[in-house]
Amino acid sequence: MDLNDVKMAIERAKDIMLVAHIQPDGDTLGSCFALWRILEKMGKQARICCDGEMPDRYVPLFPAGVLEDPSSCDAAGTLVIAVDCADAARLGKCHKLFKQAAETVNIDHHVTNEGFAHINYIAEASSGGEIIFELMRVCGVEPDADIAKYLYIAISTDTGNFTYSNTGRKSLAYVSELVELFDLRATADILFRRRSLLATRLIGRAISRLELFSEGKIASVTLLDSDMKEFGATGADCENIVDYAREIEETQIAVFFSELPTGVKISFRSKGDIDVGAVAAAYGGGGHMNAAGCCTGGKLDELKKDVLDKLVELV
Ligand SMILES: [Mn+2]
Repeated sequence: MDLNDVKMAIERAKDIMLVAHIQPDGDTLGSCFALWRILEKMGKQARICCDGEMPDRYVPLFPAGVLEDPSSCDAAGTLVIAVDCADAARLGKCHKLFKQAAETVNIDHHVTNEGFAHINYIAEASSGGEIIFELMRVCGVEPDADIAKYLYIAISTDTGNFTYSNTGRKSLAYVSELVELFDLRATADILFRRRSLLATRLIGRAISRLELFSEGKIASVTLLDSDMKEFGATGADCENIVDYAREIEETQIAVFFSELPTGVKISFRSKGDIDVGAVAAAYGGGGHMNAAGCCTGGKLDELKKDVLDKLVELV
């Protein structure tokens, strides 16, 4: 399967529905919105569907009312395209659209993707956005300001603002081709240089609970149920707090515990070849070698001891 197969599926489709994954991130949103505009330029009407609301910080970057809830969508007779969905479970309630569809396409950059659609295009790439850029080229569409901004959002967020190891020649080259079409500074400001007051207060509280183990090679930060209630916060307000522990020079493994109504959420980060993905998997979670997470039942204190016993073995 190559991008020409995807292009041909688009050309023969009448109506198209794009699916972003559950707990949508910058890559799935940026990729879907870019593809939505690319399709429009090809004379195709598309809708975007997602099981989950757009996170607050992305709201100023995308037009309102375009992202639709699957309950209000019917995909009978349409072409449904999943973007950045590593497996069928990531479709969430949009899975029903896949069942209704006349034809399905799966565009993704997670190499573990097993191919749950009729046409699967799984490529090694930094982001879904990188693939959508290439699809845009294959379809002969010229980027405009919106497409450029959306692709930048996708590529920049999935590469950690061009700092992760997946940052490469392609991600930088593609963005360099887009950079004059949109306001990078204003977009980057929203994505990377601002946070809510609430999130700032939570970072402060979490860092005040910093604990070190194994001569500082393991750093843990924690938010208690009482912290969450005091600030009126939810799990969504705690994004990336684990990074404050990871960024400590001596840290080899960072772990963030948060007590949520759904259970204790644990986020892991590691440096080098330390595999925290396996630890997260032991608690029913998942992720990658250097970044993983899980959500599990049990009492925080007991869980913490159990997790740290496992982590101490790794450093
Ligand atoms: Mn992605």
